[in-house]
Amino acid sequence: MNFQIKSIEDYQLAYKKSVDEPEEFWAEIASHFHWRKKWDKVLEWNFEEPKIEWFKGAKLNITENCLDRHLADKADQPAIIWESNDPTEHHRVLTYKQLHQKVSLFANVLKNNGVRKGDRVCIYMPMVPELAVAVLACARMGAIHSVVFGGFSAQSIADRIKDAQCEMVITADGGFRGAKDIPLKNVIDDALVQCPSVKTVIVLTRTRTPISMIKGRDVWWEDEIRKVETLGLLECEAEEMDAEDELFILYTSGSTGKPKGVVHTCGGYMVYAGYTFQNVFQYNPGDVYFCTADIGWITGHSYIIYGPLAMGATTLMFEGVPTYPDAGRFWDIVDKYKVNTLYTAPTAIRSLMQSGLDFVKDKDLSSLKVLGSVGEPINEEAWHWYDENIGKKNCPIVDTWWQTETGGIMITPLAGITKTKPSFATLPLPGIQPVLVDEKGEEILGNNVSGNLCIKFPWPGMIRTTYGDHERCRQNYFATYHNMYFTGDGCLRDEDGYYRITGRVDDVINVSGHRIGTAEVENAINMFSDVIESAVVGYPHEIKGQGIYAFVILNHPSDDEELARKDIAVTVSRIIGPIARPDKIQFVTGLPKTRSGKIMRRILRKIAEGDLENLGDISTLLDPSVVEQIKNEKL
Ligand code: 6R9
Repeated sequence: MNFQIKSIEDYQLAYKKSVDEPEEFWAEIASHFHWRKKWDKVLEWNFEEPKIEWFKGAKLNITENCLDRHLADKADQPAIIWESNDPTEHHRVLTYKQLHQKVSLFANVLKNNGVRKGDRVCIYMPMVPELAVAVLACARMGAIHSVVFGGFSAQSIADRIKDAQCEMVITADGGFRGAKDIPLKNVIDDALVQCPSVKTVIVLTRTRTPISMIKGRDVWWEDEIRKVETLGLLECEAEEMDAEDELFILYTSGSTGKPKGVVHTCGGYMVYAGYTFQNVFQYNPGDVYFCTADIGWITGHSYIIYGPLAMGATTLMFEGVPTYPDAGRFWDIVDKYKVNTLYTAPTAIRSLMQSGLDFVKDKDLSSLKVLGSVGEPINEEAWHWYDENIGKKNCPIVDTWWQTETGGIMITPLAGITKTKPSFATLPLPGIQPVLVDEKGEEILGNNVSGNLCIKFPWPGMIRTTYGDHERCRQNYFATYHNMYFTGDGCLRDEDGYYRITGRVDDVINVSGHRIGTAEVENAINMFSDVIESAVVGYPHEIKGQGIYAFVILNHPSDDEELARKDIAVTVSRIIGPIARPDKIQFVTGLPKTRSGKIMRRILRKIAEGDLENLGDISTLLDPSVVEQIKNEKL
């Protein structure tokens, strides 16, 4: 690829060009992709509405870029290598040719089941190659996919299906994750009680656990494939999409109650995912690239599927978890497939670090060239452990900062090019103009400063809207600071101009790299019959990065507090999913509130962090005495 940055000088030149002449800069990069018709205008934007349009008037299909265009020279190269949860189950390889065939067939299955361009399809599947096939098949025939992570509850899925008015669900009978079988179809059945918009459910066979199959609604993946094969529908011409047609919706948590459907569109997202993948990881043809994320999150969308495939890479997909059957599983996989790039999350690194070096010592990790980190701030200890024991001090670590809303990586070192510094995401990619702002919204200039992180110019991968509610998108991201996209993160810029992300400044907790809104957890806790009120904050957690700490007022304080805690945890699991279960629940008789009735989370956060001496001014509280009680009974 000739947009590959090869040196720090290249980077500086590209960066300068991207700021001075952004349209020319991105047009050049976009010209390396396949378009049915080129754009009339590279960029049209204002952050007021917001309106963001990239490559306006262009026509394309992202799957022609991810599949068809590689058939000439990479037909027999592995596109996806799949490793099962069970180390004794045979792995699978799909070459570009095979993946192209499978995606075409399944796109025909979708059409045969009444899905049309623009329809929304919910995907709730285990990490098997068919998940990637389902995603790409939607993109090929113009349906908008909404992938929901397997750890969400029936209620969460129902909320997402209703919000997007999905017509179809693609799922599996079940999924394997570590020692557990996840009853995916059962969860879907529970969700669909509330979702009249869903006409069809396609069910893949994976665990073959007994499930219900409802006549007229549920069909088996395998039967549907046979049907289109019998009809001879093997090829599927890719649908011609406008650059700004919606490609997918992905729900994520913010500071307000319910999750938002972040919308990405075809053209800009493709260019950004491909460009960033190639440059950040410095991918070389033939390399084996392993991203350990789940496709249910943005990292899986951009850096397991779209980015790597757009660049003709070999992407390794793993069904299981890092600790099954033991804490050496990642290293076994690196050894087995001679992985060159490993992209994982700090929470996984910390958990494997705790398991000790016995699980690393006999593994051949010499194939590794580049290591990546994503999802949350990486602490120095984890960074050094990763560097020394996995990279053997020979692999650059790219600490990549970005978000669901940004579509792709934003601030990061370029592997082997940018000098790294533990716990710093270092420098913005070309095209990205970060600014730090103070409370008043004034830009903070110079180095050795910190503030709230905003971006002041559009980039092709950025969020276009929140599904069905554009005003919400404006409110959330473009209203806090004038003419800027607000990330919700705090950040410092050091003396070298390097950026270090310090964590969320809004009411979002980052638990094991998963974004969870405190308001969402509070709503779920408040649904428990005996709860009067609750307040949820994050606190530092050794493995998860942040844990969930809930302060709860019960109507009838229970004799058996342990049981009450478990009941509340089960309630939260039911309402949101196991990923949102509070780590600590403290029963209190009152919450610190201002005279206007606002909960003072700042105080609760300090208490949860164990910083009892620095609670600040509590004299403005309605009843300062509650603070004493909460402090004394802290867990
Ligand atoms: C890609 C992804 C986004 C939030 C983001 C920030 C945190 C992600 C980070 C990081 C420090 C990094 N975050 N990467 N913090 N250093 N390298 O994770 O998207 O799930 O939307 O989360 O994660 O707080 O705002 P998403």
